[in-house]
Amino acid sequence: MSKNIKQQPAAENPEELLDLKVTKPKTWAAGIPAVTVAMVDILQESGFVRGMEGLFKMNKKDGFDCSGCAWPDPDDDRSPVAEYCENGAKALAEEATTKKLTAKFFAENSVADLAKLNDYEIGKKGRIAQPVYLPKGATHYQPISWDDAFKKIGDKLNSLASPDEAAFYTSGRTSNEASFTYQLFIREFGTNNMPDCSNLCHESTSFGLAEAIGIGKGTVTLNDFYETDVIMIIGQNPGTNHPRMLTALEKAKQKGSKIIAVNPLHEAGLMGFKNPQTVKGVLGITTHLADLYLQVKINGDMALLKAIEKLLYKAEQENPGKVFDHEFIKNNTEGYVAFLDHLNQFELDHLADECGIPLSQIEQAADMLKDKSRIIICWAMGVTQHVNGVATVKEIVNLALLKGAIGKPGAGLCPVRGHSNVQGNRTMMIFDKPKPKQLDKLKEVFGFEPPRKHGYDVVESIQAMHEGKLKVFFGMGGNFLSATPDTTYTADGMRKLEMSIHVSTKLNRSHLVHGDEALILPTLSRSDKDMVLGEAQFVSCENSMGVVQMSKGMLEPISKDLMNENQIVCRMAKATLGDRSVIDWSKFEKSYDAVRDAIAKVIPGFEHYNQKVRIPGGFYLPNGPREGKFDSAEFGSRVGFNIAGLPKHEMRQDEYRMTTIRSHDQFNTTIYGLDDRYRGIHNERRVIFMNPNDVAKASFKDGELVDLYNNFGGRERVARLFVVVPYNIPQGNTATYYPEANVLIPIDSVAEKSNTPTSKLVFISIKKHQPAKF
Ligand SMILES: Nc1nc2c(c(=O)[nH]1)N[C@H]1C(S)=C(S)[C@@H](COP(=O)(O)OP(=O)(O)OC[C@H]3O[C@@H](n4cnc5c(=O)[nH]c(N)nc54)[C@H](O)[C@@H]3O)O[C@H]1N2
Ligand SMILES: Nc1nc2c(c(=O)[nH]1)N[C@H]1C(S)=C(S)[C@@H](COP(=O)(O)OP(=O)(O)OC[C@H]3O[C@@H](n4cnc5c(=O)[nH]c(N)nc54)[C@H](O)[C@@H]3O)O[C@H]1N2
Ligand code: SF4
Ligand SMILES: [Mo]
Repeated sequence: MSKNIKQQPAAENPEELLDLKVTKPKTWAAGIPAVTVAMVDILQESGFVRGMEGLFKMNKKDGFDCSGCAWPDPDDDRSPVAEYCENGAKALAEEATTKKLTAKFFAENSVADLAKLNDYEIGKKGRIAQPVYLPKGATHYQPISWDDAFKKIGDKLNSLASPDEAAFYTSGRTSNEASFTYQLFIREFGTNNMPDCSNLCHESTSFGLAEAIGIGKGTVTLNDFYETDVIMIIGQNPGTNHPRMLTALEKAKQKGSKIIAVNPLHEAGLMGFKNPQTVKGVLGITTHLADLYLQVKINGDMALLKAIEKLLYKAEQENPGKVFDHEFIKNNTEGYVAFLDHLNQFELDHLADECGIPLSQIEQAADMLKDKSRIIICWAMGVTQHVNGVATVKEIVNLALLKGAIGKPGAGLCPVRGHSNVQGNRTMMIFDKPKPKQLDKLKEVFGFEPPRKHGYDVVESIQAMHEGKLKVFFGMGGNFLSATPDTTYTADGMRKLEMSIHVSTKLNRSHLVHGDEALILPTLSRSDKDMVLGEAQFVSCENSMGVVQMSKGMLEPISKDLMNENQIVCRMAKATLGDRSVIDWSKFEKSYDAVRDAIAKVIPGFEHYNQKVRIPGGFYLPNGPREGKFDSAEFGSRVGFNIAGLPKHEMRQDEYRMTTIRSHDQFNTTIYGLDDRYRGIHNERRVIFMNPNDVAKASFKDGELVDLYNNFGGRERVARLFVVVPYNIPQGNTATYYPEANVLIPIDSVAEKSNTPTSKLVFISIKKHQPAKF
């Protein structure tokens, strides 16, 4: 395989190849290799004592919440040894690293030189150890004091013609406490420009569920997994992205549940599991997971769901009253008859064709569901990041309604969230479209008039940067440039800013493609000890199932010059608003308890927050639909069946569908390593998975170097230097890794209503690689 081929290193998108090795994809996940990989990572980054100290406290009820993902901890008694997974350990290794970036590092490395590194190399440099500033026209970041940094931010924000010229991004690791003060500051400053990573992630879920059932969250708890008959997992790869979900799936299987997986790829973690925390797993005995694997075409899910519903309807007609839950439908829903009429319009053969699954397999799925009502449907990005993401979420609700599979034990909707506190951010009102009721409450409690006009979401922020409407970008965590679509376009937008500011733990590409001036403010991570007024403090987070829990970091921070996110917000508020503010920022700066008392007054479900959060294991937030109480936009306490057609895929003859996925060795834009062990990919990320017949038809070879093109909206986007890997994926479908392929995702290809970029479906053409003409 070609070694180290370099194209042109553009700051936002370096194109270089490493040295790919391909092995056979795995049919099971976790097991001993997972444990060894986790240990190696921890030891390399943080050393034995620090690493073990961290692992011992992670996910324990008195420890810190794993920053890896939003999968919940078990409610029951925890083993005295902390529970974590390989990727949780990698997340910890990333934070606990002893390597640090000080003034010397920034003096020795120019921004342009750093941008030539790949994302893996950039991330491995270490934790940012002090605030740094890039003056206009400068080539290197230089040290700056916290006071001066806040003064620069305050002066800049106050110089704007309108508060709407600034946008404040949030990535999903920020605690409830810091999220609350952050949105409070932003709204007192005067804008709702609060793009967040949810906009790129589960927005279609939040939007679809809020409209349908009255709450933009899932309805199940972990215990439901142990009382269910069938679990459907659609467009989610838990073996990599929510590894401890496999423990829940294993337990569900032991209790007799069946699993149906819906995915264009045969993901190891959906097929089998060797639990490294059991004797069986250590001995290498695999628990088989999916009983039925439906290899759907990319975005064929809507057609599949309709086909299943149609088959269930047929079964219901043959056996009236035995398949659908008429009692539930009568008491809780609207539009049942119209929905059946709608289903009648579709031919089964056509639906099977559209989803690319043989009818016999869809019949098997319907058979598995037909006599059951304790059904859980899980989904993630394979569903949400499509033009019709909201409609597919609502189709999932339709299926649950027909079966009465919602609001009772062992049944319900389970969108599996990404970032460890992304759900909590939203609960804390990080939202560009706040509800008037929420704003009224802010006004009542704090006495200022919050802005009412909706703000920019992520895609709108990028467009506003281009149009010169945004002058300041503030990122609370995250890596906006690499996480967003249309990388070149977004980079151009970010370069038009007057000031870009990032609160970060690690260096990333968004620090290297910047506005006229730029600041990096280093902050504590989840595992760091958070000392305020001489005492170690805790924060709190909400997991995917609506449990709010405390998280207390315990590792010694790598530098004395880090500030927690809440303090950064309060100091920025004081520097910007000064005497204009009606809020006692100094009080919030010094005390999370004071912040929690304020949250208790504003956000429903947080009454007595300070007491409840101190209960080991935390507390559940109220969730009406979980108890069978709905509050839909259109029908009040009833849920409407949603009627939506099939997505249309208009593509040229030479085009393929392309989805973008995460490898096993990354957390979003943080690249832990260069392997994707379960899929058999080693030491390379610029690969394109193609069906072997497509490879032959295009006269490519295994390992061919190709360039990928997208022409949406008449603008050509190119991602050069990808290696063809023949793979088990439906014909006409391809997959690449995010963020390398984000250059190809058109900024204006977004999901209806949720405005989420369609990262799971882009039409591309593939040509043999040509060196670029620069
Ligand atoms: N280790 C690790 N953990 C993570 C993350 C990480 O990067 N690394 N990221 C976190 C975040 S923010 C999130 S949102 C979650 C993401 O978790 P996931 O949603 O599991 O992540 P993805 O890799 O984006 O893709 C999910 C799956 O969708 C499939 N898929 C692609 N297109 C389609 C389609 O059209 N239909 C169907 N049915 N399936 C499709 C892919 O093959 C893949 O298996 O994970 C969180 N946890
Ligand atoms: N093509 C494509 N694009 C996608 C996706 C996809 O599936 N395909 N998925 C989308 C999804 S689901 C998401 S959620 C977004 C993710 O988008 P983001 O949330 O913007 O990206 P991350 O890579 O999670 O952010 C990593 C950075 O966060 C900082 N960081 C880490 N921990 C902390 C902390 O505790 N505090 C602070 N202040 N900073 C911290 C570090 O500096 C690190 O470099 O990407 C989206 N983009
Ligand atoms: S499943 Fe997610 S939250 Fe749990 S240990 Fe693994 S990465 Fe951390
Ligand atoms: Mo996400």
